[in-house]
Amino acid sequence: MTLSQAQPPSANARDVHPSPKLPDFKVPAGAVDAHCHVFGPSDKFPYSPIRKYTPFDAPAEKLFALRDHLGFDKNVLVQASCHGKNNEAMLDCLARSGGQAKGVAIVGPSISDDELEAMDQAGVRGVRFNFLKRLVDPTPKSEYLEIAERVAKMGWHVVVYFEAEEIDEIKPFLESLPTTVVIDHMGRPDIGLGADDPQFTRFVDMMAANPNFWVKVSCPERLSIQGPPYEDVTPFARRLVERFPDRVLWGTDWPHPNMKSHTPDDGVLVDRIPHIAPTKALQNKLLIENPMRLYWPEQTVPTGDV
Ligand code: 0GY
Repeated sequence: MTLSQAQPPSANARDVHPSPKLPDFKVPAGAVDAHCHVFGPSDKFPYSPIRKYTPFDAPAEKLFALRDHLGFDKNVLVQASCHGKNNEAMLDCLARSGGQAKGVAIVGPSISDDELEAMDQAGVRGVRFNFLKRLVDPTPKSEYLEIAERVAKMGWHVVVYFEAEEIDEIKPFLESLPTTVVIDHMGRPDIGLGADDPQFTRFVDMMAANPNFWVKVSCPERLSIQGPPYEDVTPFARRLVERFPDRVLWGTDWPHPNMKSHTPDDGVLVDRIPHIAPTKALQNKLLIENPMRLYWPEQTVPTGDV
């Protein structure tokens, strides 16, 4: 395949929402969307040859338009499995963001210190370890640990993506990581069990026992059984926001790869925020103070309460 040849999306892939609603909830000035992706364009940034799905292209300019439409100020771009260890689309987006985006990369053990340093200069602040079998072939934990030890020295953190049923197996590994650990999508709880079920309580207890663990209260569109506006997911996110107000992040998850049931409207997702973070103080921590502390610490004014 040549670089000029676009790669067609998988048969069951969905394009992004054509016209997300203007949210009723006005996000505070300076808000950060701390979990989103850019895909392609595949004629310029081809997808990984070992990817498990091919999404519709969702390039930087569409992300910036969505950011402005929703009222956000900044983005954190999380490298997705469909681009694998080739972080070029993400790095290109960082470069075009004018300092308004930071990144989380996927890297292998063969990456050189110079390459890591160049990524740091470009705005990368973490690496992502993905444990979902439908998305990636398994990577030995020893390899991930080696990477974590290297990036920890640079002040980077680790973002992990796993599902709730894997928690007992994965917990010792997470607890061995020598840096901040950010857990994607609330550890993907089974919403049908309820937010007070022992399954989710196990997750909350793990967060409580490990002050270096953070969590993204994101992804209701994937976890919900009821569908939009995802009220069934709210108690899970709210339990985390109220218990760990200084260690929660929020993100759209745009452009929502692998969604089969419906095409998420990011305006609807933004309107969940006041339900999961009911006070202005909690909203400011979730959308500004926490992501700024993790991704733009040089711009953060210490508040003394963390
Ligand atoms: C997400 C979730 C998904 C995909 C990826 O790396 C990825 O491909 O993260 C998913 O399919 O659940 O955060 O985008």
